Amino acid sequence: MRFADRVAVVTGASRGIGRAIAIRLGSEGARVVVNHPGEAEMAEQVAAEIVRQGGAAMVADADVSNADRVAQMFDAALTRWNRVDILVNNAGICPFVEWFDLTEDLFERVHQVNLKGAFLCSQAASRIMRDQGRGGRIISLSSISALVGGSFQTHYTPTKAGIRSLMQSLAIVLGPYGITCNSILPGTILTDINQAHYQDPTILTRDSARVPLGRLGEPNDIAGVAAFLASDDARYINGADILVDGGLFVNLQ
Ligand code: NAD
Ligand code: RM4
Repeated sequence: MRFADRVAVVTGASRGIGRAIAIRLGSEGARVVVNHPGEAEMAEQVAAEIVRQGGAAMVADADVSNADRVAQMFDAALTRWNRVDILVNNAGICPFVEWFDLTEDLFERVHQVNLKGAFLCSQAASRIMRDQGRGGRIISLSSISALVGGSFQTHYTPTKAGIRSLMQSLAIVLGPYGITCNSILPGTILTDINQAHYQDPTILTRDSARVPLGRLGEPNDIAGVAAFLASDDARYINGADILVDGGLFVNLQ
């Protein structure tokens, strides 16, 4: 029960990696704000699972790219539990698209959700954490895509590099308040975000074989790492990133 007295906000927690992180934090005692963008039914299921495992949860419908909705979400968390200790910036989108077909609108939308969303939530959460005076944890889902390119992800990889950089700068700004800021860089985790891409068994087999551990990841491969970064054991980790890719990145030769 590492998070028995903590309140955690997990963005994009209705599905995939965010869902796994929210349930993991809740199962260890956190009171969890399950954020979602209009996916109430799925978010309620996540909240119910947290409660089933002995935790507490509330759902918060908020598009993270919308400043007003983000402010309302943090107000609701304070109204309910009067504190915020952990923020996990997880919400993200990546519609796979050819470079020559990439539109300005899609480029902007991906930046708004992935990067601006992390900015808005980090600023809102850190103001609360600063005023509480008890420190805090900001953990952001960057990606192996912050380190390497992706041919169908030309709109997305810059946002993941940007999130990693945002955490590095915030580690400096927020360190004096005892608020640590770190990134997780997952490799390829099978979720809805890449489900269409991996419909093709040839691509699935090829990409799985590139991972020294022999498989693509699953959301729970990331959840434990997020819980570690949120825990007291990670108290001196600040401005760092943890690559969680089964060895994919080092498998170049
Ligand atoms: P997913 O599509 O399964 O889940 C994304 C979640 O974000 C969903 O709950 C969705 O509703 C939510 N979301 C989308 N737009 C939102 C918005 N505007 N406001 C609030 N929530 C929103 O994808 P996932 O694989 O679980 O991805 C989670 C994070 O992990 C993303 O930031 C992604 O970039 C990152 N990541 C994923 C992988 C991977 O291979 N799956 C690898 C590296 C990094
Ligand atoms: C990740 C990484 C994965 C991809 C997802 C969509 O950051 O690039 O390989 O499947 O994004």
